[in-house]
Amino acid sequence: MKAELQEIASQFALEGAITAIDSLGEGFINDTFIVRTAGDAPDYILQRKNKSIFPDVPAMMENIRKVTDHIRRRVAAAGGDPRREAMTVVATRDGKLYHVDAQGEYWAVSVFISDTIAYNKADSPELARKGGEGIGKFQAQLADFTEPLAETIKGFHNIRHRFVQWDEALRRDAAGRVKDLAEEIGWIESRRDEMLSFWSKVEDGTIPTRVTHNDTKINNVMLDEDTDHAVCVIDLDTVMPGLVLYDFGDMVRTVTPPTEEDEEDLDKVRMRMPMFQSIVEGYLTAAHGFLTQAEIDQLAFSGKLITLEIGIRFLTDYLEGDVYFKTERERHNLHRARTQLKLVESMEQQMPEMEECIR
Ligand code: GN1
Ligand code: MG
Repeated sequence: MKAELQEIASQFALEGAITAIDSLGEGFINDTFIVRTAGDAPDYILQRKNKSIFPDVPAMMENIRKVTDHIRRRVAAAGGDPRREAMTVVATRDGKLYHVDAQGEYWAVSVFISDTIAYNKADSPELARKGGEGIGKFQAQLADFTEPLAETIKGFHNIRHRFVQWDEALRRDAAGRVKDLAEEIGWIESRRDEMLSFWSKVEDGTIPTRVTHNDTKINNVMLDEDTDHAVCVIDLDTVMPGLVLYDFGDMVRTVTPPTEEDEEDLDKVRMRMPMFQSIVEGYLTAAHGFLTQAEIDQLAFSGKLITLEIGIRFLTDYLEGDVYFKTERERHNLHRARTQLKLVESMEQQMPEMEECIR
């Protein structure tokens, strides 16, 4: 494997000699490695893109190129350092954004931004504020982006579509697990109408579609190692047309609980109001300039929307026999789903305070 990875990495226009390639990261979808190089040259992130999940990797890489070029221009115009504050895609030696290996697997490389750190959960309101700010800044940088982007995963955060997939998974019962899930199924069904009624506001254009990241787990925001300032948002695989609510909501999902997203002790899972407040402050500081009132009105709800959606996705995958998300243990997707549902309940209990905080 090591030699193969070396061979793959050497297809890309890297500076400096490769000294090591190590496995990295927590992703549920791609395989990620860090390529270390000698001397002053940067280190790099090498990823095998999961082509069963991203059916058109070239279109995905083209989206990433357009968006990072735009951000780079915005950072430069604002007097920042584009090498730190924008993700940099590294092309192959023959100028392509990806390399296809002998097995037909797709690989891509980006520059690893030095002296930055990413967390799987936030332990202080200060960190929550930085996370919110990072997402707000990212969206603000893209608020004037006008180029067309491919929809690389169809209906990614379309909750109507997620319910269709859920219904199909229930009907198929591919892994014979429906019988054990009466409680979870009832729980999800009791929220279907509310979710679909929200979706009608997207369909009728009340809530504008913009360019969003769509996977803003806190571990996708790189923070400065010394100051904890949000430097750059990474993992742009899912950048495409979307709602700001998806990015804000995923930040709320991953930052407000004291637990990771597969916590099995559900008593520990809850939405912490001070963390929510800090995300809101950080986010609105960066994003208030372009948001519409219709968007602001849905910010509190968006935490619930995205948490519920991902809960449905984890449970759908559990019903299908764990074919989408990487799992590390028995019933991992079930545990992940239960954590999301518990977190939704906690948000529901505090929704008046969350709404008040936004106001
Ligand atoms: C996946 O692989 P990762 O962690 O970046 C998923 C997200 C989920 C997330 C849940 C393309 O992202 O939508 O929110 O897992 N990405 C895709 O942890 O499905
Ligand atoms: Mg990620």
